[in-house]
Amino acid sequence: NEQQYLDLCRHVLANGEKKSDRTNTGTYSVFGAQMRFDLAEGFPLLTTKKVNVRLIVSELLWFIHGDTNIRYLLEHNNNIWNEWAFKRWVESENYTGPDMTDFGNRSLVDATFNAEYKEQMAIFKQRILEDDAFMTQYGDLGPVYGKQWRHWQTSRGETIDQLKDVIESLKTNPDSRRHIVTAWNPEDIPSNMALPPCHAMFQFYVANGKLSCQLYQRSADIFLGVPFNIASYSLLVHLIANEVGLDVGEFIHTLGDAHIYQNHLTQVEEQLSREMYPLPEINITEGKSLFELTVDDITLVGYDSHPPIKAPIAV
Ligand code: THF
Repeated sequence: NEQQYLDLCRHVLANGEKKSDRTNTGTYSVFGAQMRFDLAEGFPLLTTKKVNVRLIVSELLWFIHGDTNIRYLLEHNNNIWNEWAFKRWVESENYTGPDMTDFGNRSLVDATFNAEYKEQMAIFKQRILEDDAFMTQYGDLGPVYGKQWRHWQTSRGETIDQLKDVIESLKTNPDSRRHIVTAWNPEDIPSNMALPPCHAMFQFYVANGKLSCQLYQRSADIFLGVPFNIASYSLLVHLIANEVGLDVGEFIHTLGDAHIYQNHLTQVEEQLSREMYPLPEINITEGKSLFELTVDDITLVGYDSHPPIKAPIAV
């Protein structure tokens, strides 16, 4: 299972085109790749570097709750979406602190700036947690995943709950070929979304009492994002399978622009030099609906891994 991820890294290093990108970081990139994870063989959390599953659990529950405000994430010590909310804040009229233009790149090369950035980010986080009006205005990432999954806005002024609908159709019509949830809402892309969705749409499939899921991800940050995305959607399959009374089948991960950032190369080499451990298992509290679960209901069992590998996120 994990071998496919390591093979993908090797494939991109060997065959990737050198390509510049939105963030000006530079990548090695291939177009089109697929991995298949049989979830009966264990939970596909990477073992060749330590991945913090708490971050994956709280992010997924945040999507499932239909939440798009980073306060919930911060309350769970999850900082993975901070940069995108912070960007909107420092670009707004109300921000009066030091200039934060291009903070993602500058914080990597300028130590004095990095200290200023860290300070401003700490103030920002504090305000999101403590100031309700500020949180409402600047903690929100716009119509991102949670909004599209649970509260898709139609032109007729109705709201579509795609997640509830797909659960209903899995129960009543398992053989359907329309078990689809899409986060890619063309009408919302140019507007005020912090970042157009990377994991754009997913489809469920039922056969032999097992639930499978395939994700189409338009853009895949192989070193930092993909380990999260694999674990997140595999967890989603477990949660939905519990909800509709099926066993878990496969998670199939289909990638569009699959890239390794140039400033992640030494980290990837380090990871590729490591031996895999057996995969862990995931444990979910029984008898609770998907919509009632909290982070404490989901626990990892038997996770042996190599140490974490730090890398900068491209903003
Ligand atoms: N932008 C980019 N450039 N890459 C992404 O993977 C990505 N995401 C989400 C939105 N924009 C993206 C955010 N997901 C980490 C992991 C996933 C993220 C964002 C950041 C990250 O930094 N992980 C660290 C640990 C972080 C921590 O401990 O706080 C890691 O080592 O794994 C893809 O959906």
